[in-house]
Amino acid sequence: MLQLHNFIDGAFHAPRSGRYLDNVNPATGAVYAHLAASDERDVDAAVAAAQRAFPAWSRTPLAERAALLHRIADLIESRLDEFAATESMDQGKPVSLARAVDIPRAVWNFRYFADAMQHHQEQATHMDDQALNYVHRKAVGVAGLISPWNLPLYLLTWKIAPALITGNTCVAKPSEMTSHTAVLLGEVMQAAGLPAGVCNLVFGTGAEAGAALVGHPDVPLISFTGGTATAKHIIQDSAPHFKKLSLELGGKNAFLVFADCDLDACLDVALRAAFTNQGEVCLCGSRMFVERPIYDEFLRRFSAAAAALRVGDPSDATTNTGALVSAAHRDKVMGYIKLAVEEGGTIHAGGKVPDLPSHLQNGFFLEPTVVSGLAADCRVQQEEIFGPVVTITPFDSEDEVVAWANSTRYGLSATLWTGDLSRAHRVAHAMDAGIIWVNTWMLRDLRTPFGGMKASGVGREGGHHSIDFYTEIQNVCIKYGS
Ligand code: NAD
Ligand code: 6OD
Repeated sequence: MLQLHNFIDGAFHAPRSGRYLDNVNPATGAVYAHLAASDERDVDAAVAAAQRAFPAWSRTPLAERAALLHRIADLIESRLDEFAATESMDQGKPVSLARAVDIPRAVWNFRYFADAMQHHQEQATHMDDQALNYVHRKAVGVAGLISPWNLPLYLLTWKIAPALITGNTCVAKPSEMTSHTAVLLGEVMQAAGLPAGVCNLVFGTGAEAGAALVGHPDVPLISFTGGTATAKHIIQDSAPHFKKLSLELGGKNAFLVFADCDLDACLDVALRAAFTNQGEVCLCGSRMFVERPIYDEFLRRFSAAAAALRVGDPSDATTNTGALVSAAHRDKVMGYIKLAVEEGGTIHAGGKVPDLPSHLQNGFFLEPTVVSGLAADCRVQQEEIFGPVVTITPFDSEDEVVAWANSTRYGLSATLWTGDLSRAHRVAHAMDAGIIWVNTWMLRDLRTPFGGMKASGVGREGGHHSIDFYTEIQNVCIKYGS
């Protein structure tokens, strides 16, 4: 069986323990590869390699680092079909999505940060002809990068690219459920000629490999994307070392539909916002609030469109919704559907495991599910489900819907649909969320800050903020006046 090994010091290595984890194809439920189950010995070796590589890499001219990132981007792009097919088989997402979104975004992550850093400028201030202050940036050292299973290569490279361009070396640990495209990335880095040890990839569980990285004294920076509950461990384990910490966490995002919006356009986007990637996107609009005059029409048309989505084989180019990442995750999502009914909800579409051909019957599929009739403060409307389940609730006033939108512990994103420009600004500013989309969803400009408020995260990255996060910013004050 295929074995997926760690990429340390420029070469692939079996885990020191000799242990492996099953790597499952979510569409069939079958184990198709074995993944290195790394422990602290592998993490130590990766950190040591990254430390050895750091002095030369951090002094490598920026243009050379940028050229290497561009080469990595070009090589991923040249293997686009293979990357997309692997990501789909490993994660369960439709191959069309991996091909159109995940892998192109990984390519763009490298290109964007390579170029952005070369055009980055600092400010200087003069103090009354007495002194000059200017910013000097230093790479931090070995960056520890931990990523989740939902957008495997997209989110992993969103960390690796800014970490490397700013002169850090890194040890990255992708999710144990979806590490396969990271192995391909290791091959690409070898082929691109990235110096050994600059980027190391260690596979295995969070409790073992992840915790060893977070607690490692020679890793001064941790960028973590994942669940809010896991983040509590990351905070505790990194605190004694005073690490630089960025946390990109869960969401329970509100999607507000006002009666004056372009309803046809809104319905198309709402469907994507609810069910893209089986609803396994932290930014998904999982709580829809619709103004009363258009509520019945929205609910009817949205439910019909959800029911018409093609659920099935992720490798089929016509599939809209693939498999959930694991059996345990599907059980969790189904638990919330059951809870929705117990909490008084009505199911308008989905709610069960679809009938699929025999080769997919052990896969982790679930129909796109639409629920109405729930109170805004019930568990299904407050807790992150992270699956293809959306609630739809009518509202009567702006104040009411703003209060409901902000009523969860999360604050990652919000979306609002309206034709009223003043309302768009007013309601956007009232949202307790890190990113607010108006009349669109998931439109990303990498120059902008990204991240959540409240339990959705701290230490926003993205755009200039990534350059800030991955560097130590020093102020140099030179007195030149008398
Ligand atoms: P998770 O927290 O279970 O795992 C994320 C990563 O952390 C994995 O690599 C895992 O192995 C590792 N990990 C687990 N325990 C660890 C520990 N004690 N120490 C160090 N590392 C540890 O999250 P998940 O289930 O993989 O992903 C789903 C969650 O991620 C959802 O809550 C989703 O909203 C969130 N997410 C957030 C964003 C964002 O940008 N805000 C993006 C994607 C996903
Ligand atoms: O688009 C991004 O940069 C980003 N970090 C998206 C996160 C999506 C969560 O699933």
